[in-house]
Amino acid sequence: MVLILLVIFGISAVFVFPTISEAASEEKIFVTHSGGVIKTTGEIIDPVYVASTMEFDPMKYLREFNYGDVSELPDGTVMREFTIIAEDDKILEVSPGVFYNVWTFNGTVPGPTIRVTEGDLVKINFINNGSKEHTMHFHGIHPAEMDGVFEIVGSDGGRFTYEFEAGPVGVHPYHCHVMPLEEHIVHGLYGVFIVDPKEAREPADEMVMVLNGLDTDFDTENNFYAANTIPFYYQHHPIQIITNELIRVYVVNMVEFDPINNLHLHGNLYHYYPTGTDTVPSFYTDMITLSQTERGIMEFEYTYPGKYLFHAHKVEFSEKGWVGIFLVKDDLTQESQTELEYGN
Ligand SMILES: [Cu+2]
Repeated sequence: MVLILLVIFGISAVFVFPTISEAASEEKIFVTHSGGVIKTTGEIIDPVYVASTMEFDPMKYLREFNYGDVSELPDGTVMREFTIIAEDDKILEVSPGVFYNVWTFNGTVPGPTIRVTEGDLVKINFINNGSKEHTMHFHGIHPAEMDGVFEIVGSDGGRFTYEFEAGPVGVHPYHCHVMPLEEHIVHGLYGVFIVDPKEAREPADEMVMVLNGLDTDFDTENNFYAANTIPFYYQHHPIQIITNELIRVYVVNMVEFDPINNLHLHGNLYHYYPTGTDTVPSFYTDMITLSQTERGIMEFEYTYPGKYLFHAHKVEFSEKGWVGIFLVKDDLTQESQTELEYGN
């Protein structure tokens, strides 16, 4: 009898284990907004972008700064008030056929770029409309109880008001700080917090690039990489700039799982201010390496018109979406070039 049972177990083991290993490489099934069913392994690389499916516009996000509702306190201090709403039920088609559950601040990944001036009183009315607990944790200097770590904000309408003096000058991330932290960050609960110096920086064409990764098959490895969430977006929609104009990029690395990211600019070098805290650049380079939440300010201008790549020099990342093009023109009224492709 025992022998018979052992034989049966042995036979079932042979059939069960291959089934499990096959399941690991099987396509996953996603339900689209319209109720259609799409299968994907999450490894679709550089598909042709379908504009009609967009829910997030990386071109709009690039140059959009939220300065809040401004008022002046009796002592002359400027107060900037923001309302930030967290949700965790949105689906974003990050690439055709790849639908990903994003967790959002004010409906986008990254959340809004919050921009203030050093010394302002920052007031954030935070509302958690998600199904999980969330918080807002700002990098920078503030009292412990405003750190968004221990003051957990409950789901389904929980509220908290963060209030602190803006500082130090620089570019900082903000993100949810509820455990498991990796899960809350990788789903998209982060954004950029810029603290301007009281004496404003030199006028420039300013933009924000959040370097992020997307783990669309939930195996704690990224399937896609991007500047501002949508893989290959700025390759197919080049960022138009003009010659001899100062360009200032606030860059923040929010990639999880991979220890480093980097940023290489073609045909040029940039002045780099780590964390943006100093008025004098630390480097003049065409390559920076960034660990988790490392960030800084890049400044450069182009002398010659044409198209120039910027991308991760970690080639795996650029081939999985973290690549873009600056289309440099003498005059923005020049006709747009079409069919720009990486490698042409
Ligand atoms: Cu969270």
